[in-house]
Amino acid sequence: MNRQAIDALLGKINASATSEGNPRTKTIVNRIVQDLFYTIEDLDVTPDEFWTALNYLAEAGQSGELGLLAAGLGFEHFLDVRLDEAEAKAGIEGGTPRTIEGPLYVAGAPLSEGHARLDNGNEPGGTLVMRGRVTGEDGKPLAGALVEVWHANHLGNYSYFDKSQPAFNLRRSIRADANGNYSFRSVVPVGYSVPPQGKTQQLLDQLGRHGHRPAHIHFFVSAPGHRKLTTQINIDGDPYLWDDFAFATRDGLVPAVKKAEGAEGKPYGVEGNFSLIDFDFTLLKDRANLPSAEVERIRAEA
Ligand code: MBD
Ligand code: FE
Repeated sequence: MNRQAIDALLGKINASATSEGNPRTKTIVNRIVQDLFYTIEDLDVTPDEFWTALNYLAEAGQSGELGLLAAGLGFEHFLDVRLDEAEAKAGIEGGTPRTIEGPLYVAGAPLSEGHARLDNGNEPGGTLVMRGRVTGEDGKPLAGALVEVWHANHLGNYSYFDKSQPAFNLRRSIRADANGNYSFRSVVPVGYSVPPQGKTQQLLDQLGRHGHRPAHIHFFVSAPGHRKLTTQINIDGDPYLWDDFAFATRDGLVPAVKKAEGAEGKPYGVEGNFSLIDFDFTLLKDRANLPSAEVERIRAEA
């Protein structure tokens, strides 16, 4: 088919719309349909291929892997880069780099004041202490900032999604103290891999790609009058550090992991050797005319 014939068909489809409905939805859907028609024509996509793709998406949805797919195909990182650009265009500099939320946050984690222990005492893995300060762009502490933290266990699995773990294992909300300081004790996480028998891995196989993430710790950091920060830090030295299937590793988010021992662990109830990460979060203040940094998406809640 030539472009004119395709465009005539698209015109007919679009002309079937009344003035009802949502103009923004119309614009976006019409554009996606147009792009897909062109793709089908240009690549001579067969009916079998089209229905294979549709059935794939249906099954990926049924298995709850669409969020995973969005991360793996780079959409979630792309949205981050576009938010970065919007901020840069508004002349905003600084602030801790954002990076993707991923599909494994669970709302409702227990709240601690200042310090939290994320594991219940018999968690396999090396002891980790992470600590730092939440400040604004001016470097002044944000007293009472909320640090939500979640990460995987020694097998790369997340509580709630992995029913073998206790409720909210390795998930907490921490209220920073009057000086903006937070700290937590946990175990060093291991990198996540997509379910090997799942729909995401099935597509990654077709694309000649792996489904591994380097070890990382997720954060939401929020404070009144400031843009919510969604980010992660990576554990330095992981073989997948710069080969993340979700493209989320960024400069500025790979803090040093220090070896610590003895009296250094005392404030956190740690005896013996442990890994220590110092990491400060800098939040940007709220500004008008910027796309929201707070994303609405379906999230688990326990
Ligand atoms: C994860 O732990 C994660 O952070 C992302 C982005 C995707 C899948 C699993
Ligand atoms: Fe993760």
